[in-house]
Amino acid sequence: MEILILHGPNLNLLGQREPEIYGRLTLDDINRRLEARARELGVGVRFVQSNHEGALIDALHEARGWAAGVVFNPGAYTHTSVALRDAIAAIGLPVVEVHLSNVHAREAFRRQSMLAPVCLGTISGFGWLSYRLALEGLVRLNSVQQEG
Ligand code: CA2
Repeated sequence: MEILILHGPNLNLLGQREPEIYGRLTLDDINRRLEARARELGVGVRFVQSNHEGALIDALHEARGWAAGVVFNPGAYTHTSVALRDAIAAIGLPVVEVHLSNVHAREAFRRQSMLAPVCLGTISGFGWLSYRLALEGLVRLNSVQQEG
């Protein structure tokens, strides 16, 4: 089983600014922790980060060929992107929308997600653990489905 961990715009800046909102870990720190957790769970993970909507759409399309699911932090595209919503709906893979911050405790525009209705679920507000919880959820769901 392999999972795509997909990071959207500006997340390459993690650890450098706004640590009070997004924490002190860099994107590499988060990826290393997820890699370690994935090894414990016996699954593979691949990482993609892009600041470009089209590249994120391409990564979702390509995941159809190899991934069992996607952990996706779409960044600010969460609140705006019909194109990403259509891509998630089109690929037919379970996608978990994740956010480091609690988007419901911030500006009003962050409370609306264009993507949540086509995702399996959403995890928001647990810092880097949002990603880990999503990974664990996808793995657990997969093993429950295999048990029947
Ligand atoms: O809380 C999250 O994970 C967000 O997806 C982060 C997005 C924001 O637009 C969403 O509403 C919630 C922003 C990512 C920006 O990342 C930065 C990292 C370091 C410094 C500045 C921005």
